[in-house]
Amino acid sequence: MIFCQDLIERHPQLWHNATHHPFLDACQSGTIGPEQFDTWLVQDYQFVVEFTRFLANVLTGAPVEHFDVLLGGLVAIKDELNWFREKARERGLTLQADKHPTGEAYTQYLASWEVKPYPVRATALWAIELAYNQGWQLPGKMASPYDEFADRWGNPEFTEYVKHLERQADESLQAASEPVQQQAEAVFREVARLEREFWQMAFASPSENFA
Ligand code: HMH
Repeated sequence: MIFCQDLIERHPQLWHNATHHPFLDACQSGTIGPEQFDTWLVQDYQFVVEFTRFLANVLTGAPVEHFDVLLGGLVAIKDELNWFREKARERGLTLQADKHPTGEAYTQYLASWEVKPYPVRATALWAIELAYNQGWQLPGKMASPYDEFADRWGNPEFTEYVKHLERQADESLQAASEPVQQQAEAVFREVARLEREFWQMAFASPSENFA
């Protein structure tokens, strides 16, 4: 028997590292470099494109009782993709950039999870959304213009959405076999590691070369 909260309790350091990063602290204080922030923005747009496909895939495996929450997520992500395009325009950025190897690795993992049992996918979805919900919230009120970004994933409605995702993942995990629960734990660990690396990629920019 495993619940989402158990996963966090079993891997406190991994989860801490996924949700606390100097990148986010620098957004909070307003000292983030524009290049660092722009790298994050362009790469995160690319991530969200692939994440949209993942979310649609999770829906295809879900029991009909879970549709409401997941369809709400898909509607919200439509708005999010347009918002990313708007922010990129404001900052004079092109979104057609190549994926950084870190982003490429993350999206390959996303694709590999699409063939896993539904409880594993539901757990991955919850962990990915919670990482941003907590990551953007934990530093406290952010400096402008980063407050708008923090609000997108830190707002109370998004927090509520993540709680619904947790309930659905928990429900599916309770009905899952032991090996499937173990797969869910392994995927949770991968999400935490990849989230950390994603922040690190943007923070290290532009000193790292893109492939
Ligand atoms: C890397 N993780 C990453 N980007 C995001 N936009 C989210 C999670 C939340 O959707």
